[in-house]
Amino acid sequence: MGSSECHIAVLAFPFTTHAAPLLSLVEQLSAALPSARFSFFNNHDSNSTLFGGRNPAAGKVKAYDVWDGTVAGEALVTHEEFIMAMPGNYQTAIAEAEAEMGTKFGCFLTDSFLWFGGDLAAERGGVPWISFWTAGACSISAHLYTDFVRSLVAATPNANGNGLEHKLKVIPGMSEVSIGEMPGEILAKDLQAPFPGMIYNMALKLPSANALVLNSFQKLEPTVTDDLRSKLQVFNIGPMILQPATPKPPISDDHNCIPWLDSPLPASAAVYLSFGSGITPPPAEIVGLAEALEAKRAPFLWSLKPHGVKHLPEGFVERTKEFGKIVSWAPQVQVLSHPGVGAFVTHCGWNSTLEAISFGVCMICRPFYGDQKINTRFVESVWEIGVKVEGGIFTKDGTMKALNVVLDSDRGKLLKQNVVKLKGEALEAVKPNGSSTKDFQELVHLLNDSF
Ligand code: U2F
Repeated sequence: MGSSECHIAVLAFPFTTHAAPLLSLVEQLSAALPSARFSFFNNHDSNSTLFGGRNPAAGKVKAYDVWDGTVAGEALVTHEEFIMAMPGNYQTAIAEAEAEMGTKFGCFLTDSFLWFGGDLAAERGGVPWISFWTAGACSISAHLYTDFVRSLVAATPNANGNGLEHKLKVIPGMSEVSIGEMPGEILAKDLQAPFPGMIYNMALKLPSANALVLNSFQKLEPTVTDDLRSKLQVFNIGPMILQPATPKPPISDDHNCIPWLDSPLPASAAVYLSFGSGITPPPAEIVGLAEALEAKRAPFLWSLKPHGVKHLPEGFVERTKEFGKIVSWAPQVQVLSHPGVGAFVTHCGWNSTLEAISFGVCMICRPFYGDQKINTRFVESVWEIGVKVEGGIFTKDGTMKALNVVLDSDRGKLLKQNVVKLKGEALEAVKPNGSSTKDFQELVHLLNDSF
């Protein structure tokens, strides 16, 4: 290492499950790089959630709030407001931190959404820029093909005026994926709008990063990852949830989900339902789901926010109380690792997908936005560890069919075998000689050499 101490600026994206895995990565790096100091730039709300009452990495990570784009007194911050305040809000906070430290940052570690990390690194004499993608190799690879996919859409009109059903056979690893399953921003009408604009800038700038860090593992997405590796240096270090070195936040089970799963339940496996940090299915789909659960009479644990609970059919909670439990938040990692859970009804956010794989639970997928459709396609057709709900939305019949396939069919047994095999591969990847452990060590070397 060149200097005695290196200051790393970490730039988080404050919404959904983006900042938490980045902070986990920082904590893991901090343990491996004793002389590194980290400054964590994020908005106030997200910093309060992540750092409240905690002192990550024994004080070697300092949180800085960036302006979140709202005018004083406004409560709600939208993604758009925040994105429109970028990159100036980060630049201001970084300049203040550098003035306070009396030195410039020697490295930038950013959420991949924050496409301007390379510019900040270049302004400081070309220090390293490491980009962290919080989802899978398949979705980031898709983004790097944005211009190509858009040109295909323009060139392949069908009866509907688009070619959304065409499979992307020419993109390595994507032969099962149709154009319509690409992350929505790729197909956005207006690439200048705040969110698609940010994502498009990411696709343009990412290849100039010194490295891309992924929370996945080589054997999960080998072809896609090899293709990515032909474009930039990739460190595939996941599943971080299984990495022994990743600090685990304290478990909070305010609603006694684990004791409920431990208690004697009706014979069949339990169904766990959750749609991540931000999604509540539309009212009609909540009704369809509830009717299917009631008809199936499988034990169920449903993480559903109060504004979703109010759309449940009248009397549903009372009629299902012997075998169902509804909570506003569940300790998902512990729930999925519980042997009583046999199916996971999910939006297919990447963290949920990887957690299901890590604990060998089959999925029933209802994707909403972003990477969720491509993740679903991989779940159903590439890994064959789950099914997409019929028609892509929850109805009573479609949900019943999916539950029957996963819980009570020969196909379900095959899906289970496949997910257990992937779980084994995930566990191999994080062993001392595993691919993810080696990639993490190489990331540490890269950082060490550049200090
Ligand atoms: C966005 O992800 P989300 O936050 O919507 O969903 P996930 O990536 O699946 O992450 C949800 C996390 O919240 C946890 C769960 C996951 O770690 O264990 N959780 C919980 O502990 N208890 C609950 O009751 C409910 C959830 C985006 F929407 C996705 O498309 C992206 O893939 C993702 C990563 O970029 O960010």
